[in-house]
Amino acid sequence: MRQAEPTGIGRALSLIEAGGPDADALCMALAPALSGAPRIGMTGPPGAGKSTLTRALVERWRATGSTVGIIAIDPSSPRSGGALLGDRIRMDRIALDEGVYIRSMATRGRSGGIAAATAAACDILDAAGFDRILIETVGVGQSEIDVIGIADTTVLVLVPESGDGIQALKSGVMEVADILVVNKADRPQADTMVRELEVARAIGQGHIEGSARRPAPEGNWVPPVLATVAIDDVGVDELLAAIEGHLEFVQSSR
Ligand SMILES: Nc1nc2c(ncn2[C@@H]2O[C@H](COP(=O)(O)OP(=O)(O)OP(=O)(O)O)[C@@H](O)[C@H]2O)c(=O)[nH]1
Ligand SMILES: [Mg+2]
Repeated sequence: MRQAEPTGIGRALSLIEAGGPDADALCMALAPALSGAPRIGMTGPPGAGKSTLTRALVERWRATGSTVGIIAIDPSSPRSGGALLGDRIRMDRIALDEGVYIRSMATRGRSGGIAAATAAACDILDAAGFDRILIETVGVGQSEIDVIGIADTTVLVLVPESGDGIQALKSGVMEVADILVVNKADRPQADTMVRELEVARAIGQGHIEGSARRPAPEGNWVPPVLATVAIDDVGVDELLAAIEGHLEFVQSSR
């Protein structure tokens, strides 16, 4: 598996998906093979553009020679085959690249929880030698927060027209996000949403007292709010820079 042989990786991931003693044994066996490849979580409501952004990011990583392993997880609802197929089709350009591995995972019944299964799946991709590991998960609820807890860097993808910003704020997923993205910025109200998120972020971090803004305490990460148009590749360079910047921040504060 260490030579990133796709069928071997697939078998290992199926074992994790199934759970049980074999999965646990595999996890133990993997530990010495881990190199600590960065794990990036992409979460947000259905259809926000997570897969389109993922593809755009992967193309950039590949252009600089980095290999990428991707796990797509839907902890909150059973996914239709159609949705999975949609993911595959949108990712088709990168799916043919042997430096990229994509796998959708159902982790519902797995003992030890979704987060544990996701962590184990990431371990497999790490042991298989991928340079970057990306986890796509659908939703803005507690199970996303659990999944995202295993990522080094979490990107929350929202869209202007939905009320998901409010829901994200309520569920607390916004507080665990390291980078906030307003995708579909080609649509009306994107600027308003960016400003709302900036205010919500400031409130969440306790930087607003009355109307006076205080600067973030030194040494803390202030989640940037970025606008992207994933289908037109707009804002993706900035998103990549923010991700790599956060990964460096995490490394330096370890
Ligand atoms: N107008 C517009 N459409 C976009 C943009 N980004 C993605 N889309 C479209 O939005 C739809 C959903 O995109 P996906 O990338 O599949 O979204 P997702 O968040 O991965 O969706 P799920 O995995 O099903 O939750 C597709 O039809 C995309 O072409 C954008 O920036 N602007
Ligand atoms: Mg998707």
